Amino acid sequence: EATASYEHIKVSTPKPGVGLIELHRPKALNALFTPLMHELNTALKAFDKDPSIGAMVLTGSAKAFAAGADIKEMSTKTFADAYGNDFIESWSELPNTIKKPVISAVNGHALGGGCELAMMCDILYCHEKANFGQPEIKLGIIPGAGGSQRLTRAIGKSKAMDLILTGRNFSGREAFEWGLAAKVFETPEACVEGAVETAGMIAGYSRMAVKAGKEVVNKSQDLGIREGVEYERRVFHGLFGSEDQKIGMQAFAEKKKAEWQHR
Ligand code: CO8
Repeated sequence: EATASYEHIKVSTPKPGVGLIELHRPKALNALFTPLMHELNTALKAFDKDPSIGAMVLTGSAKAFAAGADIKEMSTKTFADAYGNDFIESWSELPNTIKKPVISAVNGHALGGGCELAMMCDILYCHEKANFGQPEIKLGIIPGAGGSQRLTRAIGKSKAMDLILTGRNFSGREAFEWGLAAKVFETPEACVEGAVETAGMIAGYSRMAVKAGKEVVNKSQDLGIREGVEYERRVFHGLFGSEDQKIGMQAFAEKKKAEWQHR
């Protein structure tokens, strides 16, 4: 376990079943350079494999979730560097390979790649004064880690186009009102606590049911309604082959607390 050797993140277990990852590169407002992204991927994968963990929270500091990809690291990159070395491919590990739910608790700046990282998480919570934005246009580029796709799905084409083409920022309160954030909080501390509490609640359910729930909701982003509902039904039917389904329904009938298998 590489926990002790992380330099740019902090990893902890604030309550049973919950893995907390805090981005910690305070001098650069958590700008997402390659060494930090490698540590983040390592920590996410370690929690994803750990049978004692049921859900994760990803946060930054009160000042910055992340102020974007590292502009200094990118400034001299050429097309050959970017294309030849698959620049930012490793960013896709969070949405593509992590099976347990990840909640982002966004306080302070969440700009560019920071906003995109927050949107890669399964549930987004934020402080009402969080500062979101896709300012890439001001740097002569566009979002490169899914921002144009995820923001548009979340808040609609017209608003997303307005934000991405102007580079204007938006607040945590707006993120909540537009449906990008599931919950909004009055203080940064309450935001992290709220995310940890929700992660704890999720971690208390059947791991298998939670995994299936995340899988089918994500499918809704790729499939039409008919195929999506068929996909859901196959997975739903499959859960009748799990022990947790028997455990959960028997516990209900006996008015007891379900003791899940947790595997
Ligand atoms: N990259 C590198 N360093 C940064 C970044 C960044 N994105 N953001 C802040 N820093 C550094 C500053 O350079 C400064 O360092 P130093 O003290 O050595 O000068 C330190 O962090 C503190 O920053 P400020 O002094 O600027 O702090 P302020 O409180 O005055 O301002 C802001 C805070 C408004 C957040 C300001 O720092 C800012 O505008 N930052 C840049 C925001 C931005 O444009 N982000 C988008 C980056 S582009 C991007 O993310 C593309 C994503 C593409 C896909 C992913 C590819 C990897």
